[in-house]
Formats: sequence, C-alpha cells, structure tokens
Amino acid sequence: MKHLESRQDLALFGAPPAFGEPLHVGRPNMGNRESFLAYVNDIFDQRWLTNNGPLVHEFEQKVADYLGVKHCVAMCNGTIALEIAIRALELKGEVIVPSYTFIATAHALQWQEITPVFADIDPITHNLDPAAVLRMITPRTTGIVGVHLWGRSSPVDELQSIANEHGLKLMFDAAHAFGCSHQGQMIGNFGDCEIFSFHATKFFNTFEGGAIVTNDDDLAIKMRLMKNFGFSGNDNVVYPGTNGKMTEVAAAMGLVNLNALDEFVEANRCNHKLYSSRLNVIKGLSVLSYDERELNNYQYVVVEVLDSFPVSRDEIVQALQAENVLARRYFWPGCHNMLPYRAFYPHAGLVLPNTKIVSDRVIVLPTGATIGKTEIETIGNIFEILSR
Ligand code: T4K
Repeated sequence: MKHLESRQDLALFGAPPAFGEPLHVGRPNMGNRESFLAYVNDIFDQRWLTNNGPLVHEFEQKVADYLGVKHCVAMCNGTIALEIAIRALELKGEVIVPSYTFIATAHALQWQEITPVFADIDPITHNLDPAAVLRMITPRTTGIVGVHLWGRSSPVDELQSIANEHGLKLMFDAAHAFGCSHQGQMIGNFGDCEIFSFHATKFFNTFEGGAIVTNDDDLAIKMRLMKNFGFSGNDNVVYPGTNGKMTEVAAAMGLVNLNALDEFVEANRCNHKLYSSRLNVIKGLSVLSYDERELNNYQYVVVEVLDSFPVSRDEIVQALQAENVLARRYFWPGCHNMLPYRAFYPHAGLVLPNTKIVSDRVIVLPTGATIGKTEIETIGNIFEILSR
C-alpha cells in the first residue's frame, strides 16, 4: 500500500492509486463456507429448491425469534417485500415517503400507481421530519412509509401518533436496520409492518432476499398468500398474488449468516469507531454517529462534508475513487430528482430543503469484514491531505 503524505502522492495528481484492488461500499459479509456448502449438499439430496421449503421455514422462525416479532414472511428481495406490504395494507391514492432514500422505496408505490408524496427529513437524523409529514397530508393520503435510514430508527412514536390521528396506515422500510433497536425494542416491531432487505450489499445477506415482519396475524396470512400467487392449497387461488418467494439456497445463506451476525456487527462497529476517531478531528468532516444505548449494525459509515472543508464533496469522491476507494454518494440527488418523479413533480424540491442539504454533503465509505485498520488509516490520510 502506498504511503500518502502530500497532494503529489494522490492518484489525482498522477501517482499510482493507494489501493491495488478496489475497496467497495457494500462488499458482502460471508458466514462459514463449509456450513453453507453442507446446506447446498442437502438441497441437492432433498431436491427441494423453493416454494416454502424447510430452510425458508427455519429461517423465518429464526428471524422472528431474533426480532421478537410474531411473523416473518421471507421474500425474494426487499423491493418485492415493499410492494407486497403496500398492497396488503391496501394503500392507495397518496402515500408519504422521504425523498432521501434508495429509489426502491418510492418505486414500490409508483409501480402500483400510488403517488409517492415526498416529505422532508430532519437534517440531523436524516429521517422523516414529523412536522414535514403533517404538512404533506391531504384527503387522498392513505399511509406513511418511514425509512430507518442508515439503520437509525425513524421517529417511530411521532409517526404512529400522526397515523392514528389521521387514520393512516404506517409501515417502515427497515432495509438498513436489521439487528437495530428503537428504545430497546428490535426494529421489526413497529407500525403495521416493517420490511427488510437481505441484498448482498447489506451487512446481513441472503444473496438477494428480504422479509416482511409483523405482529398482525391477519396481515401475515394475507402476505403469505400474496407472495405465492394467492394460492391457498393446490388448486385454489383466493387473491391476486405475485411471486415473492425466497429460495432454499438464499435461506441457507441466511441461516449461515445469522450465525455470524455478532462477528459482522463487531467488524462494522470497530471500523465505525476507527473512521470516527480519524475523520472527526479533521475540520469540516463529521461521521454520522449511532446511539450507543441502542443495538446498531453500524453498516454504513456516513461522512458529512461541511462548508468549512476546503474541497467539495464531489471532488473528494473523485479523489477517493482515483485511489480505488469506491465511495458512494448515497442517496444523492434524492428520489424527487430521479425519473419519473422529476418529470411528475418538478417543484417538489421547494419543500425539501433538508433533503438537498444532506444529499449534497454525504459520502458513504467502505466498511464490513474486508476492511480494517490499515485501509481506514490510508483513507483517513487521503481526507487529511485534501483538508490542507
Ligand atoms: N429500501 C432501501 C432503503 C434500500 O436501501 C434498498 C436497497 C431497498 C429498499 C431495496 O431492497 P432490495 O430490493 O435491493 O433487496 C445497492 C443495493 O443493490 C441495494 O440493495 C441497496 N438498497 C442500495 C443501498 O445499494 P447500488 O445501486 O448501490 O448497487 P451496486 O451494484 O452499485 O453495488 C454497490 C457496491 O457493492 C458496489 O461497489 C459493488 C459492491 N458489491 C455488490 C454486489 C451485488 C459487491 O462487492 N458484491 C456484490 O455481490 O444499490
């Protein structure tokens, strides 16, 4: 690895990159290979590949137990989980969502011809601002989809009060928040239901995968029907469903990774601590913190570049990428600036000032089991040089 001391050492100025191999955000965490291969052998022997197989069943039970929630309905990915949850809750008309989220949150609504109405976030928490949510309610509003961005909980209680007061459904996109808690209770227990993503880039993955979790028995029955074409028994369809099923091989990966969860969290926690102590001492940089009284998965290292930093956020990203540090600008520029929303609501930005401020200053850095002290030191040095 290259030793970095001055601007001349930076790849932007012609020096070789600090890292020979790219450091990715979202590099998958992988549990024990032998355990996974043993499951795959079993799958070959049993010839049971999908459709509510034994491994999916075991996975759902283990996830439900871990979260302390009544029902876990495993899905093929987080986006389908969102779509099924939205349908099962019978949302229609307008639904309030943050614009500062991954595009899937908004698309899951639009895909079902529901209008996503973008509400602004709190610039400190990066989550929905309840006052902004209140301002966006109209007679057509049927629900709110909160997002626990970066794994930090949404203002769950305030949103629930708003939902109760206005007769709205409330669900959470908890794609980032597996293994996290809100006031000591595991995320997964709030609103009418919550969805998780177990995509490869999430700290806990099933290759592709997701789940809806809920404490509502009727909702769980409905969602199980919906993810299997609406089949109730062999020849009886009782609902217009889709195919949201998780495969056995995905569930096997999930079972193996559940066993390694503590290890994954610990690697992320150490990395987050190292990044924070290295970067927070540089003027103009601030690493987003996690509430240590809660359970966190620390899967995102989010750096905010403030106006007092001499180089722009985009120039930093460019400099990092030249060094093979493939930092990301999640979730710039906000869903409202992407198509089709930009065309549908060209003035949405007028009520989203904090979304702009935050999405213009965030950089997400690589973490996970493949990153450690040496890499973080070097990434810190790049920021240090750029700050001079
Ligand atoms: N709601 C929220 C709030 C979400 O963040 C997401 C997904 C969803 C809903 C939907 O859940 P899913 O339907 O995806 O289950 C990535 C992920 O694809 C996406 O799952 C995730 N959020 C989002 C935050 O990040 P991209 O467009 O950044 O992916 P991509 O292909 O650029 O990969 C990111 C980095 O990970 C790259 O540097 C390469 C690395 N990588 C990726 C894969 C797939 C690997 O090293 N190995 C791999 O296998 O969206």
